[in-house]
Amino acid sequence: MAENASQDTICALASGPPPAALCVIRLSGPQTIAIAESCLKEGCPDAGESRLSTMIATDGAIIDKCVTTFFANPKSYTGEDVVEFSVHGGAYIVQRVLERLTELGARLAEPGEFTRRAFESGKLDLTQAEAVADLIDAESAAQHHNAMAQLGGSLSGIYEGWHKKLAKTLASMEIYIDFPDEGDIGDEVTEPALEAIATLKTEFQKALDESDGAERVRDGFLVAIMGPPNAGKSSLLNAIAGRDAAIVTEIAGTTRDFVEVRKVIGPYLVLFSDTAGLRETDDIVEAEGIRRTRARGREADLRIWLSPLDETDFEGVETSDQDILVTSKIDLGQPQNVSRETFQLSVKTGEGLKELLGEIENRLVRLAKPQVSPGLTQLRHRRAIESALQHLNSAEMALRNGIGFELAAEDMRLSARSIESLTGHLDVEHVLDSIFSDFCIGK
Ligand SMILES: Nc1nc2c(ncn2[C@@H]2O[C@H](COP(=O)(O)OP(=O)(O)OP(=O)(O)O)[C@@H](O)[C@H]2O)c(=O)[nH]1
Ligand SMILES: [Mg+2]
Repeated sequence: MAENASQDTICALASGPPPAALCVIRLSGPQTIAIAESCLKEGCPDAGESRLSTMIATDGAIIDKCVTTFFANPKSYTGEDVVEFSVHGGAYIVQRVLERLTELGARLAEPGEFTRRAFESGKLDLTQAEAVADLIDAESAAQHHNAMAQLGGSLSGIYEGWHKKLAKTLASMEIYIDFPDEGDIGDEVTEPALEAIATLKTEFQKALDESDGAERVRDGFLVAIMGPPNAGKSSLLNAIAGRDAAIVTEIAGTTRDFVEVRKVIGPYLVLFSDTAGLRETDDIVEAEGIRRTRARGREADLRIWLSPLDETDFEGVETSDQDILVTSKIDLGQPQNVSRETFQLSVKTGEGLKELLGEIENRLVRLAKPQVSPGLTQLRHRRAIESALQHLNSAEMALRNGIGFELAAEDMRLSARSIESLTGHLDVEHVLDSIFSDFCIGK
């Protein structure tokens, strides 16, 4: 990031790339109005207005007829003066408009720079900035739902609530550190502090316990299709994908490296992995494929085990309750040796495919653990809360063992800092000041 970056006026293509019916180019920063006045024949529109405009080159030639909207600071995405040009979405026009804006003093924006400016001007906190990226990446209804909630401040609200509680408890402790003359620190200080710590610990732990579902919804569930060679795994993947993503042949051991397909199932994004058939082999390449398959199976959220018509194939594999067992190729005859309940599938006739997809969705609903409260969508959040929890444990121990009030306060401060890192509001002293001002210490 350039020094004094926010003094610069930046521009970039904000929509998808050309060719398209329209492309949107965004301009933000202190020179926005001056630049718009210089390149638009009709001048910059009034604040909050859109206008049909003519963009002209230095020599007066028309670059494009576009619709220009002016968002005056602070009522804009970045909090700065912003102009958005909706131009005809041709590659040449987009390139000429960006050239024209840079000729007039703007520079091309760095990745994420508009959202970074929105964060720096206090329009969004870090969790909301992350939500903007998630919203853009969302492919499924559940991803969209979580990102929308996060952009609306669902996580910010929780984190700020926790932070307030931490800061308040810390403030009540610091009074005794700053004013030791008040007498010995007694139960009337440690008891409420321990109570507050216990409540926070429960809330942090609950959020951590439920974090996995929201993270999986955001990143996509990993579902591995596994089983012996020739079971029809690649055929199933292709049927799910609706295209020939993986090679299918009658030769056992066709799939070596796994093939991945992204697919939305119900409200969820799923990454399906077709894997190498599991069997004993002397072939080095196949053996490596099988090693990778087993590793993939371990990291998958859900495994679909396929076995053609003979359920004894399931005997050699470690299946769990999470797994879905499928008897494949049922068009060839009645399954033999069936002792466990399996899904009946024929990719050839399509029988059972809808039911299998329905069952996968049911399992994902359970794994996603949809809750009223929003879940933690990212590893960064989990790590910060783990660290905050660890510091609370230390603070609790210090208070209980009477090791030192100062030590406990320091742990509380570190815990608060971990939570602050989530929203990006790192000014601890400021928060403490405001809370302290509510305290009656002039007694
Ligand atoms: N009759 C019938 N044949 C099927 C069905 N599904 C797959 N096959 C055939 O079974 C053979 C193996 O299918 P694949 O999808 O390549 O099996 P795979 O499990 O991926 O096999 P490997 O990659 O070797 O482990 C192919 O000839 C398929 O056409 C089915 O539902 N019914
Ligand atoms: Mg295969």
